[in-house]
Amino acid sequence: MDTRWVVFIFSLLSATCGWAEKQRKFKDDFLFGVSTSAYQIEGGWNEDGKGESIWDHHLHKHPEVVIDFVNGDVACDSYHLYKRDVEMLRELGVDFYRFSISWSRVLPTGLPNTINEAGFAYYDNLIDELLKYNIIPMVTLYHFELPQRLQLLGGWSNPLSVQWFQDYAGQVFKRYANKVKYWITINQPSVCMEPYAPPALGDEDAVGAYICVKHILLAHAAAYRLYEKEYKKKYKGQVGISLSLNLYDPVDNRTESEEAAERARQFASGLYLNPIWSKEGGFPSVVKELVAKVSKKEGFPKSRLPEFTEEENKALKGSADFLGMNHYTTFLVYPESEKNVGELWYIGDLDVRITRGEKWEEAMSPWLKSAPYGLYKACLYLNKHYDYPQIIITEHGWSTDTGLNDTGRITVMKEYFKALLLAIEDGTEVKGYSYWSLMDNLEWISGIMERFGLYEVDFHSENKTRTARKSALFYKHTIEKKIIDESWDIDDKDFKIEISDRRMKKKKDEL
Ligand code: PNW
Repeated sequence: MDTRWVVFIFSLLSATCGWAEKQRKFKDDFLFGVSTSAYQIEGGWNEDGKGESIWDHHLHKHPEVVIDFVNGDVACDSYHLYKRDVEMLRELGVDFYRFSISWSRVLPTGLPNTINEAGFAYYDNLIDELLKYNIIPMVTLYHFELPQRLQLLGGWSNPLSVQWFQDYAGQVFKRYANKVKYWITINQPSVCMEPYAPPALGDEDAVGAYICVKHILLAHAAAYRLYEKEYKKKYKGQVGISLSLNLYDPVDNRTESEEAAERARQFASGLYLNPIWSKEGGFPSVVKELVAKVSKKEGFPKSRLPEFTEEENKALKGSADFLGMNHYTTFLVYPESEKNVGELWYIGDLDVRITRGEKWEEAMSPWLKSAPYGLYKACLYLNKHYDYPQIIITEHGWSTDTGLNDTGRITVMKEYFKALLLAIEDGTEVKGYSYWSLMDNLEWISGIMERFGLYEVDFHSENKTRTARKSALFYKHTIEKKIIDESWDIDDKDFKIEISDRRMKKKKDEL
């Protein structure tokens, strides 16, 4: 063959083969899972003695805040259909199931003076059903649902909330420490900043939001320290926290843009990472300086950002056995001030403008676009700045409209898996990945319009019928083979999925 051809073919191959030159694989002990949260799936909002949560209260009082006026009264009815949920996990062949406990289901007033046995019985049954099939339960203690009774006492702005949460965590640990080895204290403490959350979790002048952040982090540390003291030695479980860790990338390569992106990172994630994972602890210095500056302009005698005492700092530092990473998308950051653009409302303190890549694939959710490189870059950023934390991806997902033939979701999953494998190859310590979500559910104020599920839920049917989407089969295949199979496809219009009880086979091998 003409040598020019050889050179041409060789260069073509090396140009396209950054990824393809090598068959990358997830390690055998890599854990695959799916995630849900109590309010979004359970229903049974006032059954068997459950107390009211802030979301029950908020959506009953203000049904208009949800786009299609639905609420979590029934949702996917998992309170009655949990056996079907576990059957779906067996169909998928996942290693673990991440779900949350509804605080007001087990402690109706939020305080441990009343323990709702029937509420606990629901989680007993769910956990036992998972263990029966060798599926690992991963329990989130707080996924946005404070008992309403505690909200009336000031919610997360009351310093006693730290104790309330520790008491609640103590009850749950006591009951399940022998069965549950993976714990997540708080899902996304940045909920304190979310404009969609029920009132008084954050407030309009950015005072309450930071108080909430302080207390919710201390509550996490209090629960971590309790487990460490009472259960760790005996049960060897791991306790972590899940943070929203999207990437904030500069819009161009100007220094001002990089600085703005770094500010955005510090506000969106450093605020939670720094107290736990940095050497110095406490809130990041950039955030402290900026909030102090803006507070002064606003006429506050002191910064709106509270501080931690020495003792609090000590409790927080190192208070996580793993970092739960919720990663969905990437934001591009401009070094310009634009107050209240309505995306991240604390933006006034931050002095940036945020946008997204114009050409990136769009999901059904207006905030969600696909930028797989962002996952890779976010991982490397964590490694560099927080010394290679132990990571479990506790959420990553994609929303579509209704419909079973969700090839768009499959493409996004493939691309993000590739980015994840590259991040692992480059040193990131990732122990597992959990797709959000097992099934369509109540997507907070977006109601049931934005579908994140591997299974479609027919919310109008009596049995909240769950049907596997094509992506469920793709995920099952990935879990089985541990590779990203580009050639995978199926013809079947029904996307039939069968129970394989993959974890049961594993159990037998282990015995
Ligand atoms: C998560 N963002 O929230 C929550 O943990 C889930 O309860 C929720 O259903 C899921 O993501 C999908 O929305 C997020 O703006 C909300 O990047 C917003 C963002 C990320 C996660």
